[in-house]
Amino acid sequence: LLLGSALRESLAKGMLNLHYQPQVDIKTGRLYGVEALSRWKHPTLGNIYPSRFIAVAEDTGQIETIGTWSLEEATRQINEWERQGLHVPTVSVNLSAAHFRNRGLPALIERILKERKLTPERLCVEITESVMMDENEDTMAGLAAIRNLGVGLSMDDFGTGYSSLSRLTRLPLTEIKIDRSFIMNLEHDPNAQAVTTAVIGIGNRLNMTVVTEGVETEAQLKLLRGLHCDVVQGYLFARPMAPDALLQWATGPE
Ligand code: G
Ligand code: G
Ligand code: MN
Ligand code: NA
Repeated sequence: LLLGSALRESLAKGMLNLHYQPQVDIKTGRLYGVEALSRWKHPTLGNIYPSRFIAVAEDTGQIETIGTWSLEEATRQINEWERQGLHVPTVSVNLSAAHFRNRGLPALIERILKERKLTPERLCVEITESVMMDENEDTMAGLAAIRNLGVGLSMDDFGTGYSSLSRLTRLPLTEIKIDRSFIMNLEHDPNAQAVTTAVIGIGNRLNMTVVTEGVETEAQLKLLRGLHCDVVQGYLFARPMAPDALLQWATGPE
């Protein structure tokens, strides 16, 4: 409860910020996009991790405020980078299941894109499997409406939750992100390799972009290239970074 009111105050004062982790096109090695991740540094409580404050936000009715702020901030930043000479093709924003139950979400996204003068493919929305679980009609209609705007829809952490392959085909997804627990074990665990291979195959056949997260080693990258994964994200390339650091990373010498 204490953390809930501290969060409310920080949100009102604009004290959260977004860090961005690059996603790399495995074939060309070029920047495919970035994932936006919320960061909260409280003046006295210090850094509070999203695993903690996202749960607090959900419990205290603030998750939609965070989602809306993330969408506005990430799209502001993509324009700012453009102004600085860096073209970031697309930015992915994480949204919680609760936000998808709000019927106003597609209109909100449409308004933000218009305000920022961005074409829809510059934005991707990441959903977790808990959204999929939610066979709520409003959620399903909302996902279709968001997809109809032309915005990307990504299934995050795929393979960890209550995945259902039939639901996967019923959702208007453009992208699957294979959870990093599979990538972590890729080199030494034949089961992790089998699942990764199968999911990449399904994604490719369903015309979805397959992103693997948590790529930390050259050996993993090499395996993923052999498996025809499209996009890679992980510490091998870069950690989530402040906007200026990302600009340096993407445009700096090399
Ligand atoms: O860097 P990392 O610790 O940022 O992220 C931890 C988890 O928090 C991830 O699962 C990520 O999806 C989630 N997360 C980070 N930022 C946001 C956000 O703005 N909204 C939601 N819903 N989840 C977020
Ligand atoms: O659940 P979601 O995928 O949205 O969250 C991404 C999380 O994964 C963030 O907490 C981010 O900091 C973390 N992350 C990104 N790349 C790596 C990596 O290569 N290794 C590990 N261990 N974590 C990573
Ligand atoms: Mn994510
Ligand atoms: Na993930």
